[in-house]
Amino acid sequence: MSLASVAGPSLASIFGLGKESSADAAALKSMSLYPQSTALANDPMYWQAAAVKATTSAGPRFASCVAVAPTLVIGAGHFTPAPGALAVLNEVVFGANHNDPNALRIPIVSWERFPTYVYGNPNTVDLGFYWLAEPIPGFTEPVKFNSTSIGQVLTMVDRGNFGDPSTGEQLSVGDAMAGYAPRIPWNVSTSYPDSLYDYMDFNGGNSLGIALNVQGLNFSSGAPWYNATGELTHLLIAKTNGIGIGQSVCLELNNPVVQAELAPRIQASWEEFCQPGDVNHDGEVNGADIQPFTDCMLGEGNLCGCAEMDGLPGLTPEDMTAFISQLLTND
Ligand SMILES: [Ca+2]
Ligand SMILES: [Ca+2]
Repeated sequence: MSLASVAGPSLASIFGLGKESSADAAALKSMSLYPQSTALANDPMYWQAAAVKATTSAGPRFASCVAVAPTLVIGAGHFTPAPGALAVLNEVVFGANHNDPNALRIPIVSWERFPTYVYGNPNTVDLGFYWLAEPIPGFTEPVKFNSTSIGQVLTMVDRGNFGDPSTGEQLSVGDAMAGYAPRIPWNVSTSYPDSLYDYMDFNGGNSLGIALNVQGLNFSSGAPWYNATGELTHLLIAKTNGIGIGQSVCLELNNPVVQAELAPRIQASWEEFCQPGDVNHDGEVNGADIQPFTDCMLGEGNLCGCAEMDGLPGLTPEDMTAFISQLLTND
């Protein structure tokens, strides 16, 4: 199955992918109103941010999440049902409003917690993996992760929010929200392994005097944080007012401990649906795959599983021969 074979609306048509982003750090700092925050949340730069629906004994709930590979979405581990729990994760919804009947929805087929049930346990990490039934249409570029410096202003995009009258946001709409906050080192508690976490100060009570424009978000757990160039930096794991007043604990996604869990799952997702030779993951085997294939042969490529052509592990001259043969056949 290739990415191109998936029916339904493409993310490009929904989000206008390819359009130049208007977001930059200066714009984030000047943003203070709800319409501005929703406009920011809908910036194509943040298209991977989504909402995850769970059915619990209390009914359906939505939380934020973010796609990191064609069939892999991550969210807050504490929103992820424990093994044997009655709660079920149903689907991931893309777009500005998770109640929109026309929104792109992809069923969830399985989920995991890393490493086990999480929130409140000092020995665990609050991270959930949600596996999708089919690839997200238009997901052809690997997500980039990056680390940030203390004090750097980052953007959170919240797709799971259900409304806050104090900001003018409608209740129960499930529309997108975004905000910004500076990264602060997490060192005020012994309940978490410090090296994995930061917190973001939403109240302006930090040394930078920068306040978040949106307040009182609920079900923001799992919301991704981005730097000014759209690289993923953190995952929100405690809702806005969950820890202290207006502070949120956030997991560092680029931390080696987290990346050690993420990387093999991301690799597996890219390889699950690719056709041999489609090394740039655009659904076709053609000349555009030559450079990434060559990079993989030289040991310099990313996500090289689709360069495997001969069914034998490892990239060898036999893979090269089969790749060239495939190219000639397709031409
Ligand atoms: Ca290709
Ligand atoms: Ca091989």
